[in-house]
Amino acid sequence: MMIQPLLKKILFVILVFSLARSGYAQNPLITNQYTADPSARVFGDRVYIYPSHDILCTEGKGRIGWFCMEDYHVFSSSNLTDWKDHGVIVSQDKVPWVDPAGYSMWAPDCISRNGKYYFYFPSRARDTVANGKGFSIGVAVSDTPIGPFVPQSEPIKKVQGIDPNVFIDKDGQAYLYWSQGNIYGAKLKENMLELASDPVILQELPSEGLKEGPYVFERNGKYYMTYPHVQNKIERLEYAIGDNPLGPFRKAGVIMDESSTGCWTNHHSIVNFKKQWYLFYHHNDLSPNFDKNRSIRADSLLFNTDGTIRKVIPTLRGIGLSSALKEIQLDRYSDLSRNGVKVDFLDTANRMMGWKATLAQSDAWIRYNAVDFSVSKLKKLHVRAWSAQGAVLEIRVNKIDGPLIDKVNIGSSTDWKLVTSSKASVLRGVHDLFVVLKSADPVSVDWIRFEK
Ligand code: FUB
Repeated sequence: MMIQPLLKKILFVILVFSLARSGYAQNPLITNQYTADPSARVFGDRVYIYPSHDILCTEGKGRIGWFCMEDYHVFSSSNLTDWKDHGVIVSQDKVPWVDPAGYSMWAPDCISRNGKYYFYFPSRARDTVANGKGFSIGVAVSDTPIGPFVPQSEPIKKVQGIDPNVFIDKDGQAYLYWSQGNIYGAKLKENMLELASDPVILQELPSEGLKEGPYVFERNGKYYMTYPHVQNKIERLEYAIGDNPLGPFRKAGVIMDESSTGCWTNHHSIVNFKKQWYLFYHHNDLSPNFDKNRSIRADSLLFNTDGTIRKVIPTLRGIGLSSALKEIQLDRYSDLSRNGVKVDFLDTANRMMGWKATLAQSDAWIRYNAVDFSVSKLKKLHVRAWSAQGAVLEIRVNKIDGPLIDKVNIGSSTDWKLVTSSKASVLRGVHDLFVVLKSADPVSVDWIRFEK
């Protein structure tokens, strides 16, 4: 008699744990433009991302083959799945001190203080600027997280470098960090626009290999200085821990290994949203052959009991629940059968159209975690698919041989088509989906979606 409540409790704990672990949105987060260097911030009940906006340099516009950025957008989400683009907030031709031929609006950051939002950004300065040639860091101020941001007419004095990051400690003291070969830190004045102390080089970080992109946060009284570092050939994300915002720090390990696709840079931020930590970072998903056109991603981040960070393995599934009512992109899978599944771009001439997954042998499967079926009586299943010879797909929940929620015949065709079944049967809740090929000939799937 006592077993049933206990079983319910265990099932509930398993559900909560798996939700906390499984992230929600799909990677990359933004697919209609290139985005990099994501600085994520929680303001109110939304997450805001302030990334760099990569474009392609062309003749007369920036340095061909190099980073090229002329403005910044901000994106926000309340559920980590649906990201809203709030448009351009700062552009190089609107900032008095920025060289308008620079195309160097590199990694920014944003922070809120006393009801104002301070957006920090680096760029190449005009020759006339007091800080001298090269990169300076400026601030633009707004009353809301999405702007309008008004840029200061001069960059911050005594700061030369890139990758600004701002941290406000519990006692209200704000700090600015940036990189220029080394990683620097200094106190900021209450006005958030001027340094309150001379910059210091943060020692004890790796002395060999490029390090940049500092990002500092505090957890349980410990200060985490996190940064991309070239230990081998390309950047990986590392961290050090200290008892004070300006150190000394003790090197503590690797947060994320080098990109398996060879993207030379990585750049990140770490936030806690609704009691879960997340790592925002970038790869070059939409531009596999040119790693200066990058795309932002996010995955869940976990701590060990001693406060060290567990290495984050990049996923395609990303974070956030996927609504069963929206297109579920199986190519952003959580897991695959060892053989018989391939993921390709839908159209290599327009990679922003996304990807397709091809199941090519009987019993090949794709797992896609954390689909939200909180809307009841979803009977229709739409599958955008293409099979030259025709195919049969089974959709199951929670295990490869878990409850069958539909079996769909994909008739043979010479192009993509939408196949609809009206006999789907699925219990309310959050489920991991398994899509299994039950015939011999290949089928490509763009997405699946449920409806009432
Ligand atoms: O986006 C340009 C530069 O690439 C950033 O400033 C660095 O952190 C690296 O991501």
